[in-house]
Amino acid sequence: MTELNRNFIAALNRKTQKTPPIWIMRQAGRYLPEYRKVRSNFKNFLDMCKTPEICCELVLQPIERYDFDAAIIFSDILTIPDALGLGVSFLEGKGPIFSNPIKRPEDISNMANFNPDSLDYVYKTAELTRKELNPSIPLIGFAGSPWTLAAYSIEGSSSKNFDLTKSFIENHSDDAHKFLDILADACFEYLKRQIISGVDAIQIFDSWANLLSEEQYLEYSLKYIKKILKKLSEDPITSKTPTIVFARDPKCTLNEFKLDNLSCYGMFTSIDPRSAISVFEGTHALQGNLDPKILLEEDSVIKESVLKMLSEFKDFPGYIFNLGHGITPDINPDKVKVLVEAIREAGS
Ligand code: 1CP
Repeated sequence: MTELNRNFIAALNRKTQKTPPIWIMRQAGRYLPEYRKVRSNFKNFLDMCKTPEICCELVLQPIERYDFDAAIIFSDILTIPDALGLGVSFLEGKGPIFSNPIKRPEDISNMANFNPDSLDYVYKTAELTRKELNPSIPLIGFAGSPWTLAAYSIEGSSSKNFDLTKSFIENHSDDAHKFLDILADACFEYLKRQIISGVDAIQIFDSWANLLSEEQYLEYSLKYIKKILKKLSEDPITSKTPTIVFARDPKCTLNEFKLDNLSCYGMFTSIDPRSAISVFEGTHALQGNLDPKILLEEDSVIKESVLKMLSEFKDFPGYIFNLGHGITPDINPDKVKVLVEAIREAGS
C-alpha cells in the first residue's frame, strides 16, 4: 500500500512541517457548481447520501479541483437519527426535517435500537471511495456529537435557539442522559464500522456546542464525546485511528478539551491561536481556524490572512490548516484556489 499523505497523518501525530496540510470543512458541497449539478438529480438530500457511487464522486470533486491533503466521506451527521427511526429528510433549499422527533421521554424508550448495519450505505461509500481515491490521500470519517444529534432530534429541525431542546434537558434531565448515552454508543459503532471500511482518521462535529452553558456543556456534551473517544481507544480495531473533535463556540475553557485519546482539537473561528497553542502544544495537534468569511474578500486579503495564520503556527508541532467552520454556499470556488495556493507558496 502506498504510504498515506505524510503531511496530514504526520500533523495528527504532532510533527512540525514547513507547509501544513490543508482540507476544509464541508469541502464537498453547495459552493461547487459540480456538486450542484449532481444534487439537482435528487429531491431529498438523504436519498443522495444513500447512493454510494454518487457520494464517492462528490468526495472526489474538491480533491480533483484543489488537491487537498485529506478527503472526507460524503454523508451527513443526521444518518444516525434517521437510522433510529426518527424520519429525517431534507427538502429543497430547507434544512433537515424530522417526521418523528423526540417530543416526550416515552419517545426515547419507544425508539428503535440502533442497528449499525442500517447505515451500510455509508460504509459502502467509505469502501468505494478508499478504492477510487488516490491511495496517498487520507480519508476522514465522521459523526455528529451525541449532543448535536440530540438537539436536532428533539427540535425536529434546525432552529436558531433550540428552545424545545433546552426545555427538554431542563425538564427531563435523566431521559436526556439516557438518549445521549444511546447516541454515544451508536456513534462509536458507526465510527468503528467506518474505520473497518477504510477511513484513516475520524472527526466528531459538535456543531451545537454553543447552545450550552459551561456547566451544561461538560454534563450534556463533553461527557459523551469522552465516552466515544474512550471506547475507540479501547477497541483494538479502532485504537490507532487518529481522532479530531471540532466544537462550535463552546463555552468551556480550552483546557477542558485536552482530552485523553484525542489527537487533534479543531478550533472554531473565535478561538485565539495563541491561547490554543499555549494549551495544546506538546499534547495535541491543532486544526483551523480561518474565518470562512475571509473567502468573501479580495485575493490580497485572503493571502494576508493566510500568512498571518501560518506565522502563528510556524513552530507548532502538528498544525492542520482549515477554516474555523464549514465553507458556506456563497463562496466563489476560485477563492478557495487562492487560499490553497497561498498556503503552498508560503511553504515552498
Ligand atoms: O441540499 C443540499 O445540497 C444539502 C447540503 C448539505 C451537504 C452538502 C447537507 C445538509 N449536508 C451536507 C454534507 C455534509 N454534512 C458533509 C459532507 C461534505 C463535506 O464535508 O465535504 C458533512 C461533514 C456534514 C456534516 C454536518 N451536517 C454538520 C456538521 C458540520 C458543520 O458545518 O457544523 C451539520 C450541522 C449538518 C447538518 C446539516 N446537514 C445539511 C444542512 C443544511 C445542515 C445544517 C442545518 C442547520 O443549519 O442546522
